[in-house]
Amino acid sequence: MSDITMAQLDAIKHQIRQYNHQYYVLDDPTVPDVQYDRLMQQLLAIELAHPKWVTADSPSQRVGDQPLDSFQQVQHAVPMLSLDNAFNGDDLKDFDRRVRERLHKQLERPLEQSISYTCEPKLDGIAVSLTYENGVLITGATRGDGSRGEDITQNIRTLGSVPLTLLGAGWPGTLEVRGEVYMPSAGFNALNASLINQGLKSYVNPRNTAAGSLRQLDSRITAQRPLELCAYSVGLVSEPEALPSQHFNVLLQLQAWGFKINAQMRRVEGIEACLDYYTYLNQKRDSLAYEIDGIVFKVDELALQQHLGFVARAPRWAIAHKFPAQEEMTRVLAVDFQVGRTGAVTPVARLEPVFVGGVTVSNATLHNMDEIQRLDLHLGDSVIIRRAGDVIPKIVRVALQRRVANALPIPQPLSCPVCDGPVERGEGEAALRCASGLSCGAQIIQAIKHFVGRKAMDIDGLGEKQVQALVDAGKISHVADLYALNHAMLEGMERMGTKSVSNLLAALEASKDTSLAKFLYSLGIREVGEATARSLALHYGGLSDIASATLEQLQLVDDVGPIVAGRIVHFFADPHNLEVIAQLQATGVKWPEFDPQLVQENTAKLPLTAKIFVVTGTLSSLTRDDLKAQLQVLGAKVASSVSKKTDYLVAGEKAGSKLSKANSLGVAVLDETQAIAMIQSLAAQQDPP
Ligand code: 5U1
Repeated sequence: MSDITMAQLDAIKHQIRQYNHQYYVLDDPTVPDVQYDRLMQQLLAIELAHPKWVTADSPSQRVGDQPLDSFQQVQHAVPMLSLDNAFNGDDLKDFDRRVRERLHKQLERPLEQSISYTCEPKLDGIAVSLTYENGVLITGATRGDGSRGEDITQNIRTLGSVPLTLLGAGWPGTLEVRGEVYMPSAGFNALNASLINQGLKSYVNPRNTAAGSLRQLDSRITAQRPLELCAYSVGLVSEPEALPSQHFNVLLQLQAWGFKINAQMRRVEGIEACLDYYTYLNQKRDSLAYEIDGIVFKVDELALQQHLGFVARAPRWAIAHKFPAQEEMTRVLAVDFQVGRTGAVTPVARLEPVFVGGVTVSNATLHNMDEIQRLDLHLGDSVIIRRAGDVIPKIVRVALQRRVANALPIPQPLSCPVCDGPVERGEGEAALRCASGLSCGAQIIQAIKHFVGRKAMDIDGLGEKQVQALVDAGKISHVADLYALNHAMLEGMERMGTKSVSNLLAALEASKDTSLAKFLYSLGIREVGEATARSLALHYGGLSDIASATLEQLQLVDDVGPIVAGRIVHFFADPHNLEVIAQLQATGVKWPEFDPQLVQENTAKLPLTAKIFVVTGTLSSLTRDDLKAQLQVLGAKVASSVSKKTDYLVAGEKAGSKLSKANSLGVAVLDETQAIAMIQSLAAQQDPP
């Protein structure tokens, strides 16, 4: 250690800066984490031995510092402007017309000549300003009121995507870079999952979390938050001639100096192309790895920007075209309790309809009584609804200041809202459950609906209304009764003409030939979804072995943990369930039994054996289930959620959080065409002509 030279120390720092840039800015790490960690440890050891050698721009200085008492104020040398908004295409066209008219008047530029625009996603984060002197980061500040912000230098330094020293060469003596600090969705979800795990309150949305994380007086907390910076403009520049003369090229120059810029950024000609870009990105919005609330369009020529100038606090050369809001306020009109297939009694908020995240929302699940308590929800409350991506709408908080006097709390139901039977809450469970089992009407109907579903016994022609009518008329009381239905019992019922009755009876007959996996799934055992049913079938080959398996034996099956094993044992211990299964088999429901050993030997030879796939989003040439089946035929395992173990994510249109997660974990992503091409080529190798 003692014979280390400053030159060697500089070489280590330089190497770490390169690795950081590749990892945080380019999202393209070139060395394994251990190699990076080793180099960082080396740097820390040298700096420990030579405290005087520690410089502010050392990569070691990103871990945070001693907490501050308060933030200092910073005066912005050039005010940080806000943006005017366009809420529809007409607003955007008006903006373009105003730009062209003004340039026509001032410069006699032809009115009809189109404008070049830079299009950038508007990240949902917080604006910051970073000042570099001779290439070294000196100050980081929030926007504040646009003239004065807060000095958050300590915190900003902890972000891996913020260069502490600029890369390359040729930067101006003073360079102020502006951009958005945001929290990517995967980081936000992971942070919330970990808070929930620790029994702590989770955050409402990535934007507020990013803001809160950046305004921590203790920068060591900021250092632990998955924040990123994306640069989008410059402020004070001591030698403007050091920068290109178009905004788009300025951003490319910032990228060369080490900043992350948005990969979706485009330069287009004319306002129609801006509208096309808006449509393109609005469709892509849910599959991005971060939240955006619109598009910023900027006149690309800096000289034209200069001529256009500002009005009030917004530039005349830029506009934000907003997407539909993902959070809106509405009122809770009532809370109803619904009973599901497994007896779970779930509160559902009935809302004054509100347009949010691109759809009209009038209901939101409240999950359970704990959630009602957590929100402190009362009837008639004004609430903030959030619908981001393809996620189910959620009440994120109550606007307490708007609560009317004497607003009533929401009482926990004392009995089942459908059968009036007792409700109970199992140990360690959040849900209330109706204890009446299949003697509760709701549970019978849901159980039958599940049984006839496409992924279960696949019986066409029985919707919820028909099932309800058959149960109400006393013609069926459990799933096995379906196979005793005949023409006489069905004809004359509402929506049951001669043709539909014949079709239904034919569908019932056809459904009798099934597979063990489908049959198991159709029984509706709690926690046994399609994938688990398939694993059980593959492991055991026959129903009697599953029914007699012990808790310990069941846990040897893929995907089966102690909870699922407990549900299976509990299900087969109930004589009523065994009776229904016996009746089903007596009516002719059957499936081929097989030797699991043989299946395993055969699947071990398949080209996708041991590969884990997840399929998400909307596919255009086939259904997700068909694609899954084709993958499984080639030996692949199809899982329902993305994890480190996933080998491929097949992402169709509007792929949402699974795509973000796959991207953040570095899982290979295939689009529909690539997946089909892969299947076809592997299938062709399987069966040589
Ligand atoms: N992408 C982007 N976001 N954003 C926000 N560009 C951009 N420009 C802004 C703001 C407030 O202001 C300009 C006036 C530089």
